[in-house]
Amino acid sequence: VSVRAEISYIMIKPDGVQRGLVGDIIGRFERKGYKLAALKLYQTPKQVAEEHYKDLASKPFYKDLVNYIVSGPVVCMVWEGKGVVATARKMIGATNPLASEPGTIRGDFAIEVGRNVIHGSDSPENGERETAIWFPEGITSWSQTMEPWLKE
Ligand code: DGI
Repeated sequence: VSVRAEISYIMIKPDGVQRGLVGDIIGRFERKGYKLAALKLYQTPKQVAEEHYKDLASKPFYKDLVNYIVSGPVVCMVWEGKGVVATARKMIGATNPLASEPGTIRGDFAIEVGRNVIHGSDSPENGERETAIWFPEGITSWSQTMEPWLKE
């Protein structure tokens, strides 16, 4: 049986779209070698943002967080490959951009936790859960011709 590779739900938040960071961010994941499995520009309905962040519902910043996510279009993506969840978190950097290392997406592009440009799943289980929330239509399975140059 073939088991699908690990997936991470990655989302460029409304500030990243408005600031023209989409191409740079997608390019980082492409150049790393991960495989794009789904992609769309999307105006998020409030109930989708609430479902995505439901574990944070009791936090004082929850309402502002949901309002931020629905404040403009986001770019929804699923990236696939070995270790993609943990590696994407490293590429994204710490939640608070003041603590994110230079070279990470938040370290390079953000200052405040409430405008931190990008989301990445924090576990493979959440990668699956979040993909189901944002891509109920399903994701795309395809074979990458450069795979022999990425995997031994
Ligand atoms: O997985 P992360 O996005 O790095 O972080 P998380 O799952 O702990 O929190 C989700 C988002 O909630 C985060 O990207 C920004 C926001 N957030 C987290 N902690 C705070 C916060 N927003 C504010 N204003 N204050 C916080 O302490």
